Amino acid sequence: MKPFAILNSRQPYLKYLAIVLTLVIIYVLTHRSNDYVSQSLQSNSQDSSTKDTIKVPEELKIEKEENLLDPNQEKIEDSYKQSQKFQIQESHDKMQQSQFEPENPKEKETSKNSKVKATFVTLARNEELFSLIKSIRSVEDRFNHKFNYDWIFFNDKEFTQEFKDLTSAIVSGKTKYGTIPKEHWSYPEWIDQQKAEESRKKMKAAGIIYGDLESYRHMCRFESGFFWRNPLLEDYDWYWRVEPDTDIHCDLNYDLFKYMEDNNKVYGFTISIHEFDKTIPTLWEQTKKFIDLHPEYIAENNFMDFISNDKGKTYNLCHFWSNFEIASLKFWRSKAYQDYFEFLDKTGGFFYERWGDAPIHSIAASLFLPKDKIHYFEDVGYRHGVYTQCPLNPEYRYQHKCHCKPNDDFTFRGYSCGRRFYEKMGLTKPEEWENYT
Ligand SMILES: Nc1nc2c(ncn2[C@@H]2O[C@H](COP(=O)(O)OP(=O)(O)OP(=O)(O)O)[C@@H](O)[C@H]2O)c(=O)[nH]1
Ligand SMILES: [Mg+2]
Repeated sequence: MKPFAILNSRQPYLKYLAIVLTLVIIYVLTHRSNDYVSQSLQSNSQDSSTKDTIKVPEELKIEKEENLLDPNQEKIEDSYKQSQKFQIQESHDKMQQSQFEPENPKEKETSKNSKVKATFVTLARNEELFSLIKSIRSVEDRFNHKFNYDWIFFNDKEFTQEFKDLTSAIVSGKTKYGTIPKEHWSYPEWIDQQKAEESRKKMKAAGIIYGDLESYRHMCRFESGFFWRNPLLEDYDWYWRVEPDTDIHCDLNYDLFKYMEDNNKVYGFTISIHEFDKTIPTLWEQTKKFIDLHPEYIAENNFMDFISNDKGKTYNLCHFWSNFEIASLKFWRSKAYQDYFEFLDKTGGFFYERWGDAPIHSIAASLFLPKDKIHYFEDVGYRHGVYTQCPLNPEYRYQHKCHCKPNDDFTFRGYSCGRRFYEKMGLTKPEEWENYT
């Protein structure tokens, strides 16, 4: 039979029957599919009300409601699957969080308490603005937007308006800008500048990093002996030093300043490393002379073991990398440290050699403080230049949204002093450390 032959039939009632049947089939089909859509809408809205008790973030709720209005069934099903995924992820996060909480008492201890008298401190040049604001952004995003501590900027020249505007726009606390007074950034009268110049030439010829730079020497002397005397810092007890070209890798959910204060710590760091010996040929000899003059400044239970392998005969070059420091200003203002700085400064070593503030701060902290006042912030996740600290515990990194690669962690690598620090401080190394040496 040819297709549609029935419509050409000579019996007209068959024609009417076919039309009626077609209409009935169309009606049944369209009503069944509507029922299906409305059923799935219903089941979806029921799910959304049960999920509400599990606290779905507002933005997901909106997305879900929009999807409910979408007549496209496939999209509705997709969004439903998606929201289930979020639900599972959320409860998984909560489970992880509760597993983790007891192991991170710092976050509990400090979160509810008030702020301390603390500020960030940055020494920088106008030309470093764009590298610096990345560092500031990182500190703000990971920490300071929750605490709003102030930020003090120092420069040996006037800061530009652009520098002030951009940094102030990013810092969540107050910002203050200081031009370093000349007496904190120039040659003291006892320095033979001719001799200093010759020494720079020799260091340049020997390929010593920054060996030829006059400004670098003023910078190291300023960081050793003057920043903490600046009137802008008078109102503060604590500082956190931040430099251009640095990153904070992990969320910091507690007040690190408050942690230092509440736990009677004085000096905190993230990376320790060996110094280039050619930059400090006589620093240890001079330090030993100072110790002989002032044995009263040497703390009981000090940390000499960290900086010397032979009970003080020689310096092993280990130091805390001072581009990250959270420390007490009272320590630098103490008589012991001030006398140590004056003594070193008189020898001219900042200019005739190329003494860094890092070994000077570290030697002072290791000798004048009981070792339990030195704190290693193993949980920050920090990078400056090519060196990185990355917490090795995967669960910690996950919980604190760290963006570092554990393989980049420097703590237990050859040139670091991390292993020595753990051993001499009597700390247990992280479980994973041997995979990252
Ligand atoms: N205003 C000013 N700041 C300087 C000058 N030289 C260095 N700085 C700052 O002092 C800090 C240390 O200087 P860097 O050039 O980073 O020295 P570095 O060798 O990288 O030191 P590390 O951090 O140990 O690697 C940085 O915050 C610089 O911005 C200078 O001549 N003027
Ligand atoms: Mg630097």
